[in-house]
Amino acid sequence: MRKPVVLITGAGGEIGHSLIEQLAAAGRPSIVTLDLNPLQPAFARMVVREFTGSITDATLLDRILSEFEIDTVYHLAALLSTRSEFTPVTAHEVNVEGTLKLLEFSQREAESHGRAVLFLYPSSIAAYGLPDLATKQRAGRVREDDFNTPSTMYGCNKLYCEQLGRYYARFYKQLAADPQSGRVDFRSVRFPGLISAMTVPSGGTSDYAPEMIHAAAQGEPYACFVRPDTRIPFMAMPDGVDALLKLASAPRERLTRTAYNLSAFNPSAAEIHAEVMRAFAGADLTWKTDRKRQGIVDSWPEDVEDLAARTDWGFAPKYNFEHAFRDYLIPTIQARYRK
Ligand code: AKB
Repeated sequence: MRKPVVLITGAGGEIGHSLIEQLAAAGRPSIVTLDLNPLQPAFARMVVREFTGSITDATLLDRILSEFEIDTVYHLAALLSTRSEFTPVTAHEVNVEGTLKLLEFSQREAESHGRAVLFLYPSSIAAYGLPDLATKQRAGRVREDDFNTPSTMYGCNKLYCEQLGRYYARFYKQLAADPQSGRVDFRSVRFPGLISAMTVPSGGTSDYAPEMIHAAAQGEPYACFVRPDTRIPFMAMPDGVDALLKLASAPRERLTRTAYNLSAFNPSAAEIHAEVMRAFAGADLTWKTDRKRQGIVDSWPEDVEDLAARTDWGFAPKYNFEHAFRDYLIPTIQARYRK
């Protein structure tokens, strides 16, 4: 007999770690992970089985399918926006072809055990592309269907995969004698920049915020690569993971969309800098704008409209800007580096 499990891809990344912890703490069903690298021992202990390899490896996916009955997929594996600009073809392979393989894998899995497979997909504010700063400032809180013209490979990948997921959920093989859509219950959130106290992200363009905090906490110098007036939405990691879990448990009939904006706080880089300096007086934080990465951040909205997420499934982040820094980020990071 195959065992019912939750599959997490990209489990060794920063969302993956928090998700494993929260699922394990809630006594949720057994977790199986797939990542390019072995999990850290503390996380490996919380899962029933760890597969090391690529989401693009069809043989490996078949092996997982043959051993486990997957009820839910959290598909977190991706190359982020900065890294994707250096290797756009690899980004497409991982972000798009990998996602397509996972969707098809979930479809087959659902057909085999006769229940829909829940498929949670983190998309991103990178799915937006505002043409210039004046438009960004005028636009304010951007709605899901506006400005869907991303300028990065990663943003294009995310936007397209949201559409692929919607296709599997609603239209899969619509001309077949026995259409099979709805077997993949695809649900997606557009995350803002996520800030975790436990991990420093790599390869993203919103990384300046977490990098500033972690560098200051370790007493290392840091030159912020965007202008002080740069503003995009951010969210504390615990709220990001809560959102994924809450969306996963929402009744399907309540959902009016397959991709939802999420918003928590949207400080300027200068405001983040001030908050970090307040906590780590004397920190060596300076400014050195990288014109090209600045261009990417300037194309992302300064805020997003998340009314649909709040109305349909009760999204309600716990942390605003001050609360996130003073009650979560700073104390947890201080404790972490003190060890
Ligand atoms: C990135 O910077 O690429 C990500 C994102 C905003 O999706 N953090």
